[in-house]
Amino acid sequence: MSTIARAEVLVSSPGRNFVTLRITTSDGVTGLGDATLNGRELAVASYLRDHLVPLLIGRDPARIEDTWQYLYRGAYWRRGPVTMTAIAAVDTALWDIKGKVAGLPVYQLLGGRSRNGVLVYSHASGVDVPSLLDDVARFRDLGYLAVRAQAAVPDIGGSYGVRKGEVYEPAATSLPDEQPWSTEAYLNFAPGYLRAVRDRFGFDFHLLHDVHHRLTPIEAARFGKDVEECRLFWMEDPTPAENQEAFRLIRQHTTTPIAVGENLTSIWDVQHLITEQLIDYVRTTVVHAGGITHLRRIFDLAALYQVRTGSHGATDLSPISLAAAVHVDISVPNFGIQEYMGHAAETAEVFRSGVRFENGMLLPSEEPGLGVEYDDEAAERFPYEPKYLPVARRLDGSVHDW
Ligand code: CS2
Ligand code: MG
Repeated sequence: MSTIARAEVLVSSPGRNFVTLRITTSDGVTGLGDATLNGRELAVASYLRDHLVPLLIGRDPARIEDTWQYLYRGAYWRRGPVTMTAIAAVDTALWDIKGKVAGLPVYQLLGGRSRNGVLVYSHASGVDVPSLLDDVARFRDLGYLAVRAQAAVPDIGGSYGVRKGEVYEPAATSLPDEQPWSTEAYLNFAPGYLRAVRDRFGFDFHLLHDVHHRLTPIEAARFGKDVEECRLFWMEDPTPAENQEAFRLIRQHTTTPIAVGENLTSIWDVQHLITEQLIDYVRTTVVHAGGITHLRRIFDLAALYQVRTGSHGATDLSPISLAAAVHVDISVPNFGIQEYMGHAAETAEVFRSGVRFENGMLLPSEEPGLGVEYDDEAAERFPYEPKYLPVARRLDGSVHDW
């Protein structure tokens, strides 16, 4: 019987920080898992290296479900982003191995294709409305059928989601960048630029917007009503989701669809959002929600309530997570949309992925497994440097949700 012979935790920074788990079996088959948790990468690296790797050596790599249960229940301390990202990395690597051993791309192990391709959206942004409109035009010209729109809010000189370089990267400083926030300024400005996008480009493509946890429930209800004429595909994270009840108030006031879940890491964190239909899309991801095994459970629960998938796919999720997401997305019945922010050029030097973009959709690799390779030599050229996500402060100086 083949066993897990080696498990390496690889930390590198090609374009941005990534943590990767590589499992090698006694037959020499390798599997990759993304273990990146933006701003807290080394916590997951240590959880894996110091606590999980010793438990993996000698285990049967084919026993994916048993390994998941063993690592989840065996920890005693359950859930949370560090634990679930570490378990996700192990799970994803074992699915990669299983695909390679079977000689099949992972989606074939998940029931095969349910669709021809995976609809994606990317991020248009601007420091003002004209530059936002130009950026939307750029993505439309690139063939995107869905675009997220974010613009800087005048008076506070910034806002969430405005790209500075080639790709949007919020974790850019060696200590948290403290950014100003004004809910009043945002609520007065954002509906206008979303209307400007529709006025310029019409309604024959999907328009999305990320509120990014910034509003109270009643403010989110007001925002949702204000933008109903924009017919958004979704408003994302309108209010922090620890209190799942909070979404009931938003639901009572607006028909703007709601997407939540990118920073939630287990089925229990989204259970009531789904079963009480408080959301329309669930954004949990392979890398942060316990891997392919747990993510499928979340998506199957969502399907019972006509909640569709809308997985997170920012630059801080590695090409391994994106490849695994596309294998899940192309097979699940209740697929909605996949975020695809793309990665910096350096990232592709370390992670060689077979995922392809065609006509507004992503297609999985047909290689056995996930279809991603990791280049150790290239990774050596990109050493890790601590980077933090920003912190938001209201104009009175108090901390707000970033
Ligand atoms: C955002 C992310 O992609 C999104 O929807 O919410 O950019 C998020 O801010 C980062 O992934 C945090 O690391
Ligand atoms: Mg988001």
